[in-house]
Order: sequence, then structure tokens, then C-alpha cells
Amino acid sequence: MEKTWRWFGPNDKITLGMLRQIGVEGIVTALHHVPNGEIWSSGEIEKIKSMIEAHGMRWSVVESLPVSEAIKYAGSDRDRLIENYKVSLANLGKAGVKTVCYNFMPVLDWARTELEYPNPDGTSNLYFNRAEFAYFDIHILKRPGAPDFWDQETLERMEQLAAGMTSEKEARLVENIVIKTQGFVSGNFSEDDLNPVEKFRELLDLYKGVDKDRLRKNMKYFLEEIMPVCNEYDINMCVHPDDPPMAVFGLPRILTCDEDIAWLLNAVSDSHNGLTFCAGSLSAGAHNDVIELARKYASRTHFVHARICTVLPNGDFRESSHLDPRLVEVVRTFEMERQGVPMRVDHAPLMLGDDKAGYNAGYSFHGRMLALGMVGGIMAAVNAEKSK
Ligand code: DNO
Repeated sequence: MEKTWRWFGPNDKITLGMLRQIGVEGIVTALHHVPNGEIWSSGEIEKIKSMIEAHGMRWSVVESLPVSEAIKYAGSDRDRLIENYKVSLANLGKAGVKTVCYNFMPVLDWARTELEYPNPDGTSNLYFNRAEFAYFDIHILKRPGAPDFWDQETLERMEQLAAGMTSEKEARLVENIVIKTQGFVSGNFSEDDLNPVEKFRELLDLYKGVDKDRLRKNMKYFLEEIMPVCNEYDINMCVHPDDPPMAVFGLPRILTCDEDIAWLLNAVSDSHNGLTFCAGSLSAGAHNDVIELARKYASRTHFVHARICTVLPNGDFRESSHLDPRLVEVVRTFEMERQGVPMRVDHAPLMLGDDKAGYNAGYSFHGRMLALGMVGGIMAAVNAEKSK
């Protein structure tokens, strides 16, 4: 696999020069300054591309070219936004940037309730507490129907939590679920939002009547529209699985399990319609066997996210070590079957001062550097075995 790194552009505190020193070969980035739905011009693409190349690396993957909400819920603006998307794709193709990661998650991108959950060794990590998430759904968002969605055990844990809830803790939940995790990956929210919960409700309203079937139809429509451009420029689209891989806040999610992936790849069978194999998102669902999924879908995978989660008996989940034996197997599969496919790590611990540096949640420097070293070691071991 190609060792890549998600870089958030010229304002990222982690510079291209630093990345070159730690063995990064390719960059994963986006035109973060262009609002969702607007065209990525050739000029802006070239600026970022030449910055990366001046540091001896290449722009391997776009993550993400965001799919506007109106495309996902089929709003009146959908066709105009798809046209813009096609122009952006063509401009990327002309510049030779040919792997594009995106997601089709309504409203919310990835979700965690805690961003600095302490580990026994003094580092900290992301954590998903099911009871806290249910608390946000029922008591903060006050979503009609929310209490019926959650299982009894989670509701009991949530009640205990509610007993000790304070306004500070509530504010922290809103910050973690909506602001800090969404702000830098999705155009829906920003750090300056005065009433993020109200904004959240308005976005949820857009999806009234959109169930899983409808969302699948909308996704197929989008893919069929863009495939001719992908063919012309040989662009591999790779959709990121839903994180966590379950329905949230009454919104449908369409990439949560084996059946969903099979549906997507069959719905548009062109190989340019592919997958970002995020082992972390898939393993956050106890229903998924991530090793089996990697073997099954390696041939349609164009981008790999190397990280892994452990689901606890109560349904909470946390990020595990990048040396977790399941991840070793996933890395082995891709190293054997998809040589050269871009791979990046993420959601590594905060360590050695990362917590003071103000990095985007899940994107520490030292933690990710260590994780990249670990995954690089697994790759080297697999290759040594291969050449025996
Ligand atoms: C979280 C990431 C996601 C992912 C996007 C892709 O850290 O894995 O934000 O990049 O969903 O569109």
C-alpha cells in the first residue's frame, strides 16, 4: 500500500515538510476553503497539487469531495449540484488526481461522544458511549420517537447518567457530537454556530420521508450521473462506510454491513464505483467481521483507512491499537491483493503533548506517527514473507 496522510491544507499545523520526514509518500487532502457544492477550479487544484509535489510527495487521494445534502435527500437543487460535482471531478481528473473519497451519510459525518477518553497508559483516545449518545438524542435534541429507538439496557444507563448531568456536561456533549467532530469534515457545521442543536434539527427535517430505500435510490442516481466523468478521466470513487455503522437520530444509513456494500457495488457495477475500506468504521459494529469483509471486497477497494475498533458488551466502542491482530490481517489482505493502494491511519491516541496542540479530533501528530510506524512495520513483515 502507499503510505498516505490526511493533511488539512496550508493552515494545518502539521506541515508537508514534517510529513516527508516521517516517511509519508502521498497526501490525502481537499480544498477545505471551498464551500460544499461549489466547483473546485483547476487553478485552486493546481495550487495545492504543486505545494505537495514541491515537497517530494503526490496528491494521492481527495478526501472528501463532499456530496451536498440536497443530493442525498433529492432536493430541488440536486441536478445543479451534481453538475458542479462533475465539473470538479473533471478538473481533478485533468490534474491527475484520480482517487476521490466521499460519504453518503445524511447530516452527520462520523460521531463520537468523547474525544479525550483516558487510557491507563496516560494517552487518551476517542470513545463512543452509547448511553451518552442516547442522552443527546432524547434529552438535548428531544427528537420525537427517540426513546423508542434505544434498547432497554442503554435507556437504563442513560437514566443513571441523567441523574448526574450538568449543563457543562451537556455543553460538552454538544461540542463533541456536533462541533468538534463535524466542524472540520462536513460543511454543515462550524465552530461559530451559535445554536448548533437548532441547526441540527433543521437539517434532520430535510430528511423527513427519506428512508433507507429512498436514500439508496438517491445514491444510485448520483453514481449513475457521475460515472461517465469517472470513466473519461479514470477516477476511482470510494465511498466511506457509515461511522458508527448504524442508523442514528432516525436518519437512514446505507453503508453499515456486508449486505449494504454488496448492494452499492452491484447497483453500479463499474469498477470506478468503489470503496474506502475503513476498517475502523466497519469494526465499530459487532455484526461485522472486518477480516472477512476485507477479503471479500479488496478488489473494489481504492483507499484504505487503517484503524480498528473494539465493541464492548454494552455497545460502547473504543479505538484499538494499530497492532490489533485483526488489523494485521486486514493490512495483510490489502498488501497481498492491492499493492500500491493508498492507505492512511487515523483516530490514533493523543500522546506526548498532542492534547495541547489543538489538532482536529482524531488527527493527532505523535499518535498518528506511531500508528503509521506500526502499520508500516506490518506491511514490511508481510512483504518479507511474500518474497521468501
Ligand atoms: C473521520 C473520517 C471521516 C471521513 C469522511 C469521508 O475521521 O474518517 O470524516 O473522512 O466521512 O467523507
